[in-house]
Amino acid sequence: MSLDRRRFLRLSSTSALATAVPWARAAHLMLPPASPVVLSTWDHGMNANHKAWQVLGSGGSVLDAVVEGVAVVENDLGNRSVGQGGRPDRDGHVTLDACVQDHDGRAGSVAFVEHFPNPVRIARAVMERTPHVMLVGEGAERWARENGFAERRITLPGVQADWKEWAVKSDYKPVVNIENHDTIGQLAIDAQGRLAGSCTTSGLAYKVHGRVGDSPIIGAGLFVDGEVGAACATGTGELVIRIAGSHTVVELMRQGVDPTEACRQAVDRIVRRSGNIDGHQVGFLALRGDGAIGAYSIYNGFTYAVSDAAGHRLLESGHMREWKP
Ligand code: SD4
Repeated sequence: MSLDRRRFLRLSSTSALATAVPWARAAHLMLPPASPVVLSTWDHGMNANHKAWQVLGSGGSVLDAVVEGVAVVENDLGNRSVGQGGRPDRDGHVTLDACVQDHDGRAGSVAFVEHFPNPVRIARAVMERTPHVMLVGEGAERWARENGFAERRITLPGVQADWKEWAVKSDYKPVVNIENHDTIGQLAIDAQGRLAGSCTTSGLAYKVHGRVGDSPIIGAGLFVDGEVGAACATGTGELVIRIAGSHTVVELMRQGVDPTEACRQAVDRIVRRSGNIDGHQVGFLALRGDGAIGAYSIYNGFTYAVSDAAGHRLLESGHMREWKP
């Protein structure tokens, strides 16, 4: 059967079903995009997208793309919110969280790990080499060492100096859009319609030792469902975890809500249900199975990088509130 005929048959069965049952507008009945689409949080998403695009262009899988894409940001020791250059917890430890999920819903995650440059690669290995989804702390570190990941112990004098200055008052409060680069979440779809996502962070600066945010939690910081689409989150992780944020966005898309509106509704749920959230930023990105994208945040200033057939560009999401520092 010719490709055109197959495409036609798929389209006709899609519309017939969608008329009969509204929820059948789900993306598993949609056509894949004509070219890949890659979406990442914040300004540093541009570097991650360039890398992911290059990986896809040289025959890598969509999973390779999202892992190696965000690894670029993990490797940037000048980045204060991702990787070992991140700000420490209140005890002076830089602890890292990361996860991946693929088109078929397989997932891997590590949380509360120190001394490894690329937690996202360890998360991928957990997915591919163990029957588990999530490893944390000392056990995750031991497993990583046993599985060939090299430890790297570094101390960045500037970061330590900031931490010592902070420790004088120990005043803990979140900062909206800190340096315009925060956790990196990356979502991608290839031209065959296969989805994957990744998320990696050093978490909130000066957090309690042992605190884990949304980023390594499947359904909170990241969720990928090959039948529908993918979503990721950035910002105050506690707010995202409480509403299973990324899962919420994907489930809204499953019901036929478009990607931007799905992100807006998830933000709205946080704002309505969280009490006083002054100064707490949360942003969501969404990528549907046909390549349509969406983004939304509580406050202005949430930037995200998009790469597709039209090129690479940085955009700012819609938002609910104005941040006036
Ligand atoms: C967390 N969402 O650990 C992450 C990090 C972040 O502002 O985005 N911090 O809660």
